[in-house]
Amino acid sequence: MRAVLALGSNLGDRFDTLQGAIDSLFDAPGLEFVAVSPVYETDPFGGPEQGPYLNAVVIAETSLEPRTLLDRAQGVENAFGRVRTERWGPRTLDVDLIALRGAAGDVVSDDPLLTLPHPRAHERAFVLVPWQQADPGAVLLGRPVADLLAGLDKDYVRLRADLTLQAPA
Ligand code: A4P
Ligand code: MG
Repeated sequence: MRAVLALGSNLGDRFDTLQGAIDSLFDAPGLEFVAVSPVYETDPFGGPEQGPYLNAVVIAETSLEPRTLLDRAQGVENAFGRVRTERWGPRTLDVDLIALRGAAGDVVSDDPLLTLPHPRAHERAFVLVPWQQADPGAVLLGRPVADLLAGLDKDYVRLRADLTLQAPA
């Protein structure tokens, strides 16, 4: 399966957190690194007043069950001091599972514990812009990500050309 993971941080040393998250995610069997996007500085979308985010997308091959992959993602969030207070509130690290794609297409699930594809990904330029950079042929439920992006405001998603994430150590 091909997994698309979105990373976001708007507290603490945001770039170090994103790089640390990538290193940790791949620090156990079952997940193989494929690609990482550039880093984008993005204005917060929804939620309370909060600082700007750094966002990026990582692509991986995985043999893990979807729930095991979510557990891995949440374990990494916790390792980086994620405290859950309010929904959409500021966070040191958010790791969302955007899509899981196998030979039969995208895994679809409406389980609230793991909804796939991520129910808000299609309307979020802070996810779709980096995803398309990491995988120019990206498709979400049969729709090219480039097409989804055509209808969205992208002005709040700014490339940080001075920051480059590395493949996991
Ligand atoms: N969950 C269900 N499906 C998934 C999935 N596909 N991936 C469940 C990850 N988690 C999923 O998530 C709440 C619960 O969602 C989890 O327990 C999991 O079982 P959370 O990470 O604890 O809380 P959250 O992230 O605050 O909530 P939510 O609804 O996931 O928020 P979003 O939609 O991820 O939005 N603006 C900018 N510019 N950049 C950002 O990165 N992020 C958010 C968070 C809001 N605004 C932002 C950004
Ligand atoms: Mg989340």
